[in-house]
Amino acid sequence: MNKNHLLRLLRVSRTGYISGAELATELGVSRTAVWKRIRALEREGYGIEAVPSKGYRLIASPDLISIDDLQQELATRVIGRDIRYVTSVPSTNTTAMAMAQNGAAEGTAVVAETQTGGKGRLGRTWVSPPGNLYLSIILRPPLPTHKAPLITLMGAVAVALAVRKATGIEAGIKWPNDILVKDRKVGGLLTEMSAEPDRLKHVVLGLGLNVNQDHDALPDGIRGTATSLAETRGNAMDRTLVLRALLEELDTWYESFLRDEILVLNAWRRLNVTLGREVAVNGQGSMLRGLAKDIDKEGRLVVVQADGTAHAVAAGDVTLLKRSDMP
Ligand code: BT5
Repeated sequence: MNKNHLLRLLRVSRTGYISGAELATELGVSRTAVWKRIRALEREGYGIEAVPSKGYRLIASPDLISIDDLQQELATRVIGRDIRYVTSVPSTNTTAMAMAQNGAAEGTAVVAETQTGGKGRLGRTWVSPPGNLYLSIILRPPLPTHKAPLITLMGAVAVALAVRKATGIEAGIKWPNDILVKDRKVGGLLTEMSAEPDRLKHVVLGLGLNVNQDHDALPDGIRGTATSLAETRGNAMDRTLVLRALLEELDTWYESFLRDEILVLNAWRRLNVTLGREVAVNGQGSMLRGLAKDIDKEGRLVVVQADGTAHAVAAGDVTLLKRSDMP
């Protein structure tokens, strides 16, 4: 018996009851089998009221992402047509890289409720408590390897716009891979790839987005710099809706990106919170201070130092300086 089918029948009858006999007929199983399945749902956290003369009624759902609800309305061409959903995993990126290696289709998404070994860049950790979104997408862009950084920028554009559309929160992008709300980190992107000498084989675009986390679940060191959508809005959010918005924006922007990279670079310029600010860039063993002037067509950050020399930085960590941080 399909659990999602049973849940759908219970959901439809949310205002009333559905009898065990009706459920058994709809699902093509015995009433005892229905009862057993209802008990199993209760163990997963669903609240189901059973009234002998009336039947069953769904009164509470656990706060989990509903892939079934998501897929009913998902309007994408490539991204998220196939979704691997797991409650807990070491890292959705690691799972997606293995799936890509084994031939999973372009657009396949891996979604987890929590991660036990969430990864940031350069061996750092992405803290992954329940209540947020952890997502990795398999892409197979027909591009040379040096274009890979543009995929991170494309992902950041899609995420910032999805957050704006789904929640009204003015999310911005800090180069290269941070999603910020009022200068605090609400999300991060991690792009991993497998490449031949001159061409990309596959890319995994990973995204962590803080939605409903309990702020105390974050370690001390991060609490002061991180935020969540719920904290910003003052109320919890339906993660299934946010996830749908993310997949739809990613679908749109990936298509635009393959058509013309300039579209992504221009959108990035509109949504970023980096350009025009004094920054300190810690990258590849060097420290650079100056004005963040622009991004170039490879997605590198162009920083102009006080003496007028310009540097194009390919990778690094940016600190947005306040006036008081300036020498
Ligand atoms: C990132 O790295 O920002 C990339 C994060 C990507 C996470 C996603 S989740 C799904 C997929 N699967 C994975 O295993 N990873 C991807 P980086 O720029 O290196 O930033 C990491 C730093 O952000 C940490 O060192 C902390 O300071 C901070 N941080 C960690 N967890 C955070 C959180 N939940 N919210 C805000 N900041 C966090």
